[in-house]
Amino acid sequence: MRPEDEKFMRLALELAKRGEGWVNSNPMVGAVIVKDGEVIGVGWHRKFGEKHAEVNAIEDAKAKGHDVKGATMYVTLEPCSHWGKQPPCADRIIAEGFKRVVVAMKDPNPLVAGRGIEKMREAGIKVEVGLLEEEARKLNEIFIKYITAKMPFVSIKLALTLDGFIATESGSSQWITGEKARERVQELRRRHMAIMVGSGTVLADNPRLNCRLENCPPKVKVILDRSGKVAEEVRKGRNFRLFEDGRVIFFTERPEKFEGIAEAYPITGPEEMLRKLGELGIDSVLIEGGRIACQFLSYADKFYLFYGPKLFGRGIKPFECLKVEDANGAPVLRIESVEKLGESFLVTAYPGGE
Ligand code: AOF
Ligand code: ZN
Repeated sequence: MRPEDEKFMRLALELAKRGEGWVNSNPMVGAVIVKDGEVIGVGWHRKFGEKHAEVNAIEDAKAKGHDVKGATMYVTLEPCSHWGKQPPCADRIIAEGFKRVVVAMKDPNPLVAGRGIEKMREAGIKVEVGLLEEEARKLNEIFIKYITAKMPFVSIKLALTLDGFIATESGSSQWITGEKARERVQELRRRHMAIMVGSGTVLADNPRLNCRLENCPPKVKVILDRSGKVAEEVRKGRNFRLFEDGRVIFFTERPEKFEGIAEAYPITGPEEMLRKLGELGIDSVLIEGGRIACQFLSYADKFYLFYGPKLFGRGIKPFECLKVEDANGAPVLRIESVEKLGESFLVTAYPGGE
């Protein structure tokens, strides 16, 4: 590696992020082409099914009149070696005569898994792997989970009072956190392909469950509605805002009740439902319903806990299903960051700390 390599890889990581929300269930990928110390082309994977980052960068360089022969490419993910919706990037890089390729991480997709790197090396390209790997893995934590486990990446998002309640005893929960925290939730919605809540939330708040940021695609909305109450209300003529855009999926004991209303599947255990979502092509689920969070606790890959500056004293707690007796036997989270957001703060954590 050379001293300037890191700067170009950081640029590639920044570019990759531009695909957030649009590329799922593919990875976010960025590519930078450098010749004689100068950036001559940049690209990123813009949308699922469309051109890969490397090809976009090559086309960008050519459109600006540059010759990529003999150049170096910095790419956040190993160039692919297989035919998917797009042709193999490794072959294109070889054909274009690149001299050196710097890769942040190997592609965990079993169809690639090192073959892209191998192919390029066999063709005589100098390939270096592992620069800013940690950042690259973090950027694509959703993709890594989904491509290897075929199960969606599960994030639990909660809005809590400082004393740990998600609602008062009578069920009132608007608003525990402030404006800045709610904006941050919109960013979380952009990252995840699906948003999941229980029917209680739908009936009480009539949420849109969409992403209101500029540059945000429609979300898949997943509703757990055991007895099919939402379907009954729809038949009575009530309008729900969640039907305004995106795909809507219900899990219910009576899927037939939803005929002509939305897609519906039998409500089962959390693992089976997540597997079903995986089969439906959904790579990530943001669980926003506090009351359904506990049943997905052991499947959570990440926690986003927003704390607002309020105290309830009594009320509904999110993880009561746990029933921990011995403090030493409690699940432990690994806190990644604590951010202040106006009067609220956000704790981001992963399961399984020390
Ligand atoms: C790359 N560059 O920008 C991306 C890659 O169906 P396809 O052809 O789009 O292939 C999707 C797979 O290719 C995906 O699962 C991942 O392994 C890789 N994605 N590879 O070289 C890119 N997005
Ligand atoms: Zn590719």
